[in-house]
Amino acid sequence: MSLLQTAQFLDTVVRLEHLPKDDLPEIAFVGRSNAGKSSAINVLCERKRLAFASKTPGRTQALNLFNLRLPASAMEREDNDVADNVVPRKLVRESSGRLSETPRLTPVWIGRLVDTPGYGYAEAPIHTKSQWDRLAGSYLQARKNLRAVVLISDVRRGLTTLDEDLLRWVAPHIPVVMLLTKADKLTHQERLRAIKAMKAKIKAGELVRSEAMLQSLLFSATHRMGLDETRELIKVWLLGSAEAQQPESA
Ligand SMILES: Nc1nc2c(ncn2[C@@H]2O[C@H](COP(=O)(O)OP(=O)(O)OP(=O)(O)O)[C@@H](O)[C@H]2O)c(=O)[nH]1
Ligand SMILES: [Mg+2]
Repeated sequence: MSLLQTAQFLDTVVRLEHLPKDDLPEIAFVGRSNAGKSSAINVLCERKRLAFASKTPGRTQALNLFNLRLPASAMEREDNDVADNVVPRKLVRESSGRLSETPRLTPVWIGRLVDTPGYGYAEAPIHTKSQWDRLAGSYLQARKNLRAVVLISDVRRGLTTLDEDLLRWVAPHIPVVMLLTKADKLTHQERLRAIKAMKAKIKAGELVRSEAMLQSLLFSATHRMGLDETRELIKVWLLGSAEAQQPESA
C-alpha cells in the first residue's frame, strides 16, 4: 500500500477555526472551479469517491480534509500480524503508576490532503468570490500547517489570470506544483507544446515564483497521467517533515 492509498476522510470544514489544531503538514489542492481538483485527489489515492467530483462546477464548497498514515512498507515490522500502518504496541506508565499497553491499532498520521472549493465559476452567485476569499483564500494565507500546494489547471486553458492571482496568495516559501490536467483531451503534440510553454513561462520568471518553488506536470485523472511524479512530490513534501513525528519504536 502506498502513502496516498492510506487516505481517510477526516472532516469537512466551513470555518477556519474548525480546522484541526495539530501540526500535521497539509497539502492543498486548489484551482478553478471544475478544473479537476477532486478527481485528482481520487485518482492519486486510488479511490473512486473519496473527494466528491462532479460535472457541476462549484461542487466542492468547503475544505475537505483527508488524513494520510504511514504505509506498511515504512514500518520496521512488515509481518502480516501488524496491520498496515500502525504503531507497534509498547508499555507505557499511566499517571496512576499502572503499566498498560498502547492500543495496537493507533494510526501514525503523517499528513493531510485538503480539497478546496474552486474559484472563477462565472455563473456562481456574487457572494461566492468573497466566500472563496474567506475560506480557501484565508486558509492559503493563514494556515501554518500548509506545506505545499497542488494547483490544478485545465491544460487547454493554460494558466489563467485567476491562477496567477492564486500564486500570489500563496506565501513564497510554499512550494507549488501545477498539474496541467485533462491532458487526455489534447493530442500528443499539443500536450508537448502546452508543457513546453508552461515551463518556458516559469523559467522566464513571469509567474513571480522561482523555478525551484513552482514546477509543472502534465496530468490526467481519467487517463492516469502524471500520477507517479505527483505522488513522489507529495511523499517528499510530507516525509521530509514527518521524520521528526514518527513514534519511537517499541
Ligand atoms: N477528461 C477528463 N475529465 C476530467 C479530468 N479530471 C476531471 N475531469 C472531469 O471534470 C469535471 C470536474 O471535476 P472535479 O474533480 O469535480 O473538479 P473540481 O475542480 O473538484 O470542481 P469544483 O469542486 O466544482 O471546484 C468532472 O466531470 C470530471 O469527471 C481529466 O483528467 N480528464
Ligand atoms: Mg471539487
